Amino acid sequence: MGELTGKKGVIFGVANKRSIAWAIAQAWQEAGAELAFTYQGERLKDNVEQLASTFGPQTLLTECDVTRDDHIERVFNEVGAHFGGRLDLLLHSVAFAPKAALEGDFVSTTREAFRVAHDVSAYSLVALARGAAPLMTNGGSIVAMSYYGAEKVVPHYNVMGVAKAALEASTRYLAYDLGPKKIRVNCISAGPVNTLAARGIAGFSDMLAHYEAHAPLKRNVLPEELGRTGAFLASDGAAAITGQVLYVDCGYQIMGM
Ligand code: 0WE
Repeated sequence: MGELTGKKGVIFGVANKRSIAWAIAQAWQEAGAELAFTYQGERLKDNVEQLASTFGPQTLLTECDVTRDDHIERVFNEVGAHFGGRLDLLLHSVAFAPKAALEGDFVSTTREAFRVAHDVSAYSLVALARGAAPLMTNGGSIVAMSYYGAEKVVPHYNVMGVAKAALEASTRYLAYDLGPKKIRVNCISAGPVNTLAARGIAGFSDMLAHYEAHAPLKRNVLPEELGRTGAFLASDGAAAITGQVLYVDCGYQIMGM
């Protein structure tokens, strides 16, 4: 029996088969969890539908634009109805900043780009945690994805780094608020992975080579390794871990030079 047998989970952030959200969903499912999926908009619906259906024909799939309170309210009503009023696991693997904000200087970040990046990438965790908490009546585990640019300057990561810092701080405040309900909230800070979100980012393959050269393990992290860490954080093995940022980056973060 898997360590997540009987657990019910909802996944936010699958775009395609390369998504980190998909790697963690697969690991949660392999450990025995029953999952529901959301997709961001019509553009991604077919992709996510195909992936979700591999988990069985009655897998719940529903649209969620995380900037819309009405979507979030509807999603948790649907998830609650689907899983008999309970929920154990939530994955937040959602981020967006306007492309221009990831290209120029940080000092040029517009008010609107800053607002959008924080709304989609950080506030959404607070809203989703608030939606999920009433269903997590036996406690729960909420996992969000972060990146090193939250704590150190990574050129061009810009406003996303500031938004990830807000996400990590939100993780701590949520862990404090929800701890008495036995709901844990943690971040996985992943090394770079070649996903749809990374595609088109200038110099991304140079960044993968840089990690390979400088990380203690001399390689990049694999999506299935992020999946296994996600399964650990969701499991009883992590029952006393909350409010943390866990680096899953082949050791890159420990280096000073
Ligand atoms: O968090 C991310 C990327 C998230 C992301 C990606 C895009 C690309 C398309 C957010 N918004 C957008 N907006 C778009 O229009 N990562 C950790 C991957 C990433 O992105 C970078 C990186 C790394 C690493 C951007 C610049 C520098 C490094």
